[in-house]
Order: sequence, then C-alpha cells, then structure tokens
Amino acid sequence: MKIFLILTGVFLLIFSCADQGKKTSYEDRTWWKEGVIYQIYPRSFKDTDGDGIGDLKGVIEKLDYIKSLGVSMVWLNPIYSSPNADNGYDISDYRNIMKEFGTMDDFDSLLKGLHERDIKFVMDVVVNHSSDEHEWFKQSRSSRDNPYRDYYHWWPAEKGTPPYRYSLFDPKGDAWKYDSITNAYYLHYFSQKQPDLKWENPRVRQEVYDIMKFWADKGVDGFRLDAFQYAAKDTTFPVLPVGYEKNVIKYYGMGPNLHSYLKEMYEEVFSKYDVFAVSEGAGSTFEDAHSLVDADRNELQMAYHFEGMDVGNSLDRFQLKEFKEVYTKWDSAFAKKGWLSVFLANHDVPRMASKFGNDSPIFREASTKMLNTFILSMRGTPYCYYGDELGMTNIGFDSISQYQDIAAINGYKKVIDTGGDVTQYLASLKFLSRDNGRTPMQWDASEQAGFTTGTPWLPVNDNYKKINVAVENEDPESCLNHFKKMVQLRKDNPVFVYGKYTLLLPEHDQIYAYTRELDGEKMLIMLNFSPEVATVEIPVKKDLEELLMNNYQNVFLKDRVLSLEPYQAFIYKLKN
Ligand code: TEU
Repeated sequence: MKIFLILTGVFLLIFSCADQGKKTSYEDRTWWKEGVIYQIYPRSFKDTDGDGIGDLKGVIEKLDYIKSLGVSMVWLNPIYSSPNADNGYDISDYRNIMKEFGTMDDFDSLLKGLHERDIKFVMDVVVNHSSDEHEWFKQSRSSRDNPYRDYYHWWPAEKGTPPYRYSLFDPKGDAWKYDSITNAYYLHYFSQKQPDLKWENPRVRQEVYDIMKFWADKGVDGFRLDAFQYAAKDTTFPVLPVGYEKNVIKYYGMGPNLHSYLKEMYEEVFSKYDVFAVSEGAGSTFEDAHSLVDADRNELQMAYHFEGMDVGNSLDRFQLKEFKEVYTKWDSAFAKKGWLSVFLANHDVPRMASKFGNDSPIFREASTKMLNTFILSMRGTPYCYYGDELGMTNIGFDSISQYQDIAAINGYKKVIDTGGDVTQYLASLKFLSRDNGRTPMQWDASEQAGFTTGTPWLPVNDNYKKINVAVENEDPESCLNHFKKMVQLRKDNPVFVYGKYTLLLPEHDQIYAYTRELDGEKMLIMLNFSPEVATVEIPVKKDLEELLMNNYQNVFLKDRVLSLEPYQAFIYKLKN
C-alpha cells in the first residue's frame, strides 16, 4: 500500500511538472487564441437578391468557401436594423436584422451553417452610440422629462454653448448638435445620426447587457466592441486643451468608470457564456491596453490597437523601420500577459496590398503573399479582411461624387467650409479612404465579379477579371492558395501562435526578419518589404533545416548569404 502511494505520488509529481512545463510555453490555451478570424463586410460580400447590396443569404451561399480558407472565426460588421448613415454603425434596433441583409431566420441559418462547419461567429456590438432613429433616441429627444431622456448626453441651451467637443464625422467637426424640440444639444462623437449613449446611466448599461445576452443565447461566440474605449465620459464636460482633437484617443479614450462598466459587462454577460470579447481600440498606452485585456482583470480578452495600421497613414510610403518597431514593442509588451489581434486591414482603412505591399501588377501577388505570411506568423490572433486572401487592391476614386462613406463626404464638406486644400484632400482620400477597402468581393470574371446581378452599391474594382476567387482557385501559386497554406501551417505549428518572438536585423530597411520559438522548436521568418533584391547573411547562428513556406520558386542561398527577391517571404525551420 505504502509503495503504491509513493509511486502514485511520484507519478503525480512528474505529471504536474510536465503539465506546468506546458503551461509556461503555451500559456493558457484557448480557441480564440489559436484560430484565424475572417472579417466580412456583409454589404460587399455577396448579393443574392439583385439589389446591389450583399446579404446574409450571400454569406450562407459562401460558407463552403469560407470553410475552405481554414479560418475558424467569422466577424461580420454590424447586421442590425439601421438607416445606414454609417453602413450599419448606426443601429435603430439591436434585436433585428437590417432589411437589406435579410431576416432573423437568415441569421439563425447562417449561425447554424457556421457552427456545422466548426466556425465561430463574432458579433459587432456598437454601443458607444445608437442611431438617432432608434426608439430610445426618439423618446429621449421628445421632451426633457421623458423616461429615456437620460439615455443620451444632453446639454440644456440655457446653460450656454456647451464646451467644444470634436466630432470625427461631423461636417463642422462639432460633436454637439442643437435640437430645437427641447432647446438642448446632444452629443455625437461620430455623425449627427449617431448620438452617444449615456453609459453613466445604469438603465442604459442593463439594456446593453440584455441585448448582448439575447445574441449570446442565440449562440454567438464572440463580441467585437465598436469604439468602446470612448463609451465612458466625464459628464461635467470640462473644457479641454486647445488642439486636443489631434489626439482624440487620449482625451476621449478610457474615460472615468470604463473599467467598472467592463467588469459589470463581464459579470453580466461574458462570464456566463463561452465567449470572448475584443475591444476596438486599446487606449493610448500599453498600460491602457493591459488594463482592458489581462486575464486576471476579468474585463475583455483581446486587444485591437491601431498603432500598427497607423504607420503610413499618409501619402508618404510607410517606413519599414517604424513598422518593425511598432510590432516589436507591442509583442514584447504582451509577451507575458494579455493577448493581441494581428491585422493589416479592416473596413476603416485602405487595402493591405495597396498600403503595405505594392499593388502594381508585377508585385501585387508577391507582396500580398508576403503580408499574409507576416500576419499568420506573428503572435496574437490573426484577422484576414475579406478579399485580402486574394490580394484585392484600392479602387482609388478621383471625384468626391464617387464616394459613399460618410467620413469621406463630411470630411470633404469640412475642407470646403474651412477653405482647406481640396486637391490635397482628394489625393489623400484616393489612397486612404475607407471606401477603398469596401468594394465588392471579387468572385469570378463574370459581370460585377459575380457579386450581384444588379448594380453594386459601390463599384467593383476594374481588376476583377484577373483577381477573383474562381481564377485563383485554379492556380496553385495564387495568393488565395498561399493564404490557405499559411493558415494550415499556423494550425499545424503552435509555435506560430504561442512561440516567443525575436526581432532580427532591426536596422535593415528592406527586410523584416524574426524568429518564433517554442519548446525547442525554432522558425526563421524573412520578409522582403521592398521591390528590390535584398541580400543578407543568415541572421541566426543555427543552420536551416526545412523550408516550410516560400512565395517564390527558390531561395537563393550561397555560403550562408541569402538573396531575397522583391517581396519574397519565406519561413525556415531551424536545426536544433
Ligand atoms: O471606428 C471607430 C474609430 O475609432 C474610427 O473612427 C477609426 O479611428 C477611423 O474610422 C479610422 O479611419 C468604428 C468603426 O470601425 C467604424 O467603421 C465606424 O464608422 C465607427 O466606429 C463609428 O461606429
């Protein structure tokens, strides 16, 4: 008996050590860390009823395509009822589906279809603001003593003009809109049709938790909290320093009580379901980001910071050195605690290939594959924005009449009103506008790229005959097939998910090189971000063992000197 107990004790000790060893390298393994998120802008994915607007049935029709990518989560931009001042980011009913997108039955079928394919669903939750056409706001604006009055921020006009608040989408840049019905101003950080909800009111918070539970009960697996860092406000509205709007996140982000609201949301919603939540925006410091997502805080689970995408947010080509610095410092700040999102595009920015790669015909494919190699070999949860698996590019409008985006249109009005440089503004929109990343998905070479039988709400990019799913499916060397291979490689090798990241060649102005290592396994990733050949000695002491990924036919290597072709990207497993 004694011997049995001793043996059992020894066994348990060995077992627990092995287990602990695992915990240090893999941290806390969870499905949302190990998967890849595919972001779909539903308006532009697939239209099934010929109105030129994508719909839920369209996403359902393409479920097998989504599955074929190997991704494990799908995030859809807002699908709730909306007058579409900001394409669904202005919600008029949080428990209904936008009529252009379909019905609740369509939603239920979509969710079922995803789950049958083992794909999780991430719901966009837009609760910093609602639409001005939401019933709450209609009530709120109707009289000062309406029970919904305190659902929004009102400033009675008899107190004088409210302290200046900058609005991101207002044609005058003014976040206070005067409303004559009750002789008061309401607050809107985004457009006039997006009044900010008053999170300081516990009834508002309860409404939101109930809405989130409504969707969690339906089976959604994750939430993406839109602009949530702005939700908490100092309701005394103090005067802010002149020029503060140049740093909106610092002054609007992480307001008083934001953490207590998030803790409450965790208690009320997240803790009761197997769901995760990602915050859009992560404050302005690492401390802010950690304070939102560290597991021991029980608030959110994943941070989505803007700094990586902000590199090169101008007409000048982005600087690789700065890009490397940003990704490296965020990785090291999150090496021990917290979890990041990794992405190079979304619905608010230009196409990845045009911004960080090179969309000229000779380099588009290589640079797209290089960027996807980057996203899918970094630590954090990778996001692929629909069409980036194909290497879709900016459409590049020339005239303001071509734009649909409220940010572009109201920004233009502001430039005109303030006598700004219109030519300069249009040049910057042509490259940076959000519509660049919202053109219809390119399915095949038929008319309108197979997106719609009608007239698409935003034109299809002219390059659709060459860049589309049908063509790329047939070509083993296409961006699409490279993307699939990279997703599979990541799935097969947890080192890409959890492994330690080390930057190499920090000063090199063409090559981004780094290693990932886990449990004695080490990978070398080398990416040439330039249109010229780049030559460099192998930046590690170890020998190369096996080439796991390459976007060219060969790797030129002689006497430990590597020559990388323009936008070449490869991954080697290193010898132990
Ligand atoms: O974006 C929030 C946000 O901070 C944006 O202002 C972003 O910085 C800007 O668009 C970059 O160009 C979210 C959504 O992603 C965006 O589509 C919505 O328009 C916005 O909230 C309002 O809901």
